[in-house]
Amino acid sequence: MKSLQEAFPAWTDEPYVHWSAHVSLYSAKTRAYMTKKGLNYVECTPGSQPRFNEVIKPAMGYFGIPVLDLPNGTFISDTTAIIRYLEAQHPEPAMQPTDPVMRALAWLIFNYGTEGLFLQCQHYRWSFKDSADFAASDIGRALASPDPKDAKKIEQGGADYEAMKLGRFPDQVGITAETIPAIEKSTASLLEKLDLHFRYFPYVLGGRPSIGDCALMEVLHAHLGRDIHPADIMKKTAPVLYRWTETMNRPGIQDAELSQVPKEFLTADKLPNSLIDLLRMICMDFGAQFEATAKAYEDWLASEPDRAEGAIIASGDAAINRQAMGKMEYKLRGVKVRRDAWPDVINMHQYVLEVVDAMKEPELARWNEIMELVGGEVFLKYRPSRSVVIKKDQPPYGYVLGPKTA
Ligand SMILES: N[C@@H](CCC(=O)N[C@@H](CS)C(=O)NCC(=O)O)C(=O)O
Repeated sequence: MKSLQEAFPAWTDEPYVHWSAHVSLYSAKTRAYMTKKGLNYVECTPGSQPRFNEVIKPAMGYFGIPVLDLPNGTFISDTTAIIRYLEAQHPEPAMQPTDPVMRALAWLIFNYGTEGLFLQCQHYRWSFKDSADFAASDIGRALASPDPKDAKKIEQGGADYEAMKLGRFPDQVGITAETIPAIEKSTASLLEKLDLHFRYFPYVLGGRPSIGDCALMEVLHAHLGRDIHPADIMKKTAPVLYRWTETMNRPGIQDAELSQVPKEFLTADKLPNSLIDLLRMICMDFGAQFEATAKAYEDWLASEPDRAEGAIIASGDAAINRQAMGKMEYKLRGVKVRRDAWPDVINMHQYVLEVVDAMKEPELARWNEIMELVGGEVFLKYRPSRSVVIKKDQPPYGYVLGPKTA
């Protein structure tokens, strides 16, 4: 028993309930996190479950997963809010490096994995018929049907969801005939860099899984590692990356193929080239999206400077699953992308800044040096003029404005 407690220090008597779905992008992040953290949890798909449909969804006012039911009867929605909560409750086992530079990198990769690959994952899910059919049938079963045996309803539910997603492609998400080649280039480059890195290290930041790995699981497991078309590409071109998606979905730290690697995070003074290369790519592909999001947020703030603390950060004034602050434009691999800007990206950047602000020398100098080396100046420079707060454990269940600073 003692060794079990040592292996699972975060284990609790009562399980958490993870409202989620196998097919769901964001659920893959919290699932991998809870699995690697060694938490006691069970999973439920909303389907026709009364707790979700009669309590959680009406309270939130919209559908959105994942949601975490806590043993005390309350719940939290949103992957970032869930992980922030669980990190505070269960500091061990460590999913954030103690070295502040590595910790800041973990939050930067967390941001990239959570929202920096949305075009990539949606394109590979819905632009190819085999993948789209597979995902639609999963979604129909998991979310849309009140009766698992009602084949017609399941089919209709999947088809409706697919139509909704495709309808949002050109205007809201920025997936068009012009942007698809750039999306595919950036995906191929990500697969190549991670496949190389995972030949030497079981996880992104070395010998232990971090919150950064968990966020990357959204796209790399739930869509690219599961849907027929991209999973085939991943297995053929990045088999070691595919192995990582399997490792991330099982408890424990040790990866069978790399059992000799010490179960520790890398240190910032000795970053391997494979990680530097990955960071360069992140800064190139996500840096531009990040900068455009920052501009959209500052424009949104400036359009009505006296908004009250707690105001919903969106063009409309209702909290919805996907709050948008207006349009933004940036270049991905030289191609212009025009799409909605999301406050989530600014919120997550604040967790990078929180770590950076607590740094002392020589860590601060090392942080600046690494970010300059990998072309991440924009992540050094930008500081939101008002904070973005996630209020997803109580009304309005949305991303809201923090207090006005003098
Ligand atoms: N910011 C949320 C996003 C969650 C999200 O968009 N979940 C998807 C499923 S993967 C969803 O519920 N979509 C419903 C919709 O878009 O209407 C998070 O991090 O949890």
